[in-house]
Amino acid sequence: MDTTVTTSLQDSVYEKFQALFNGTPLVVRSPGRVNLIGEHTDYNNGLVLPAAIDKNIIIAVGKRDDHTIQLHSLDQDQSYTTTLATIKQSSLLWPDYILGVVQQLQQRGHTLQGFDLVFGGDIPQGAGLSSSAALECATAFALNELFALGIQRLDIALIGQAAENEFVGVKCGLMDQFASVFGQEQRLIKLDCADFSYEYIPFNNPDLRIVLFDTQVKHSLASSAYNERREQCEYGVSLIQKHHPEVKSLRDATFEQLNLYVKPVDEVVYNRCLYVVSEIQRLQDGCEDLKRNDFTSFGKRMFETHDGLQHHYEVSCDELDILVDLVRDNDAVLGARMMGGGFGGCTINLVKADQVQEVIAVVTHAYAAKTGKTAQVYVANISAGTNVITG
Ligand code: GAF
Repeated sequence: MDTTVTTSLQDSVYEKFQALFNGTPLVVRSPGRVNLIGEHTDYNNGLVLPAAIDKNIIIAVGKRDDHTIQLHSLDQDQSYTTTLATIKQSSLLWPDYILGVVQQLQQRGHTLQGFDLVFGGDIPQGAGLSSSAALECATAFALNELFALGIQRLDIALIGQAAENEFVGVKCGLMDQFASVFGQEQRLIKLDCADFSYEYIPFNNPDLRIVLFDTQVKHSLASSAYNERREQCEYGVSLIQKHHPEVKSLRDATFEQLNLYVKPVDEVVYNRCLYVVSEIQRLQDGCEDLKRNDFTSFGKRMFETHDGLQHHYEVSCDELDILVDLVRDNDAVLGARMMGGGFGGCTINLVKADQVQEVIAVVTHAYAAKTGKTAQVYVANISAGTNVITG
């Protein structure tokens, strides 16, 4: 038994597979993620500091003798059938995360057979905890095992990202898929997205908890604005490149270059780039804080990240700003900020362990009073990455 997965979820997925299909399935889990600092830096060749959490997608999958693909979502109670040769986007959306992976595997020359697949999860959807990346990675990992494709973990993550970029249409970076696949218990992953080198940073202070407040909103412009931010960053780089061809991404850019070559041309693009270059530096400084166990300093940087995302990158929203403002003067909260792509989802909060319940009570009460909405709360534990549960 895998202790990071609730038995009931695992059992439900398994039992549904047995009810719908024949045989004993391979069962795989892949987790959601948090990100401590380093937001919107991954697609700028920057650094990120995510960790896998104890919320998962579980997949049960079995081979077929033909080329049919039969999928079932436990949470949506929906089924979808296609074949290896006729994969296309579905109006249901959830099949795309699986089919995008199948397409990527085929494009990379892997030979597949048909398969039956049931999945379910306890990663809240639309909360910015990467349920889609977890589904992509669980699919890639499971099919790799099922058909003995010999794919390494980094390529599992890259296949998940490519599925999201090319099939789902969100031009995300690699952070979410990498965290899902490479997570380890009680460790953050410092990932350098320029070359995919990484190191684990212990994160096991018993006096602190990671608390997520879920706004319960997901504003509709999230994916279009995400792709637009990416284009703005690329435009900023192109302005610098006219003078410094060696600058390949914002990772290479300096504040001086932004001032000289971007600011006079486009103030908005300058603000986007300023945030990214500052955030990459902030992450490096934050990792130094962690090495010294200086969580107070680290927490202050989290607030600074939020300010940059709110005012310069402009991917926050009223609900996220309210949740962060509610804890700014609370001594039990060392740091807080919006997390993930933005326009809804969760804030991540570093909270003193012995005051978690008080903080939750105060914040949820005040959030309801200000917005009329009920925030969901998750206390996240840092967990292991993708693995086989049974089979
Ligand atoms: C989303 C994306 F999927 C990630 O790649 C990352 O860019 C993140 O937004 C922002 O840091 O989760």
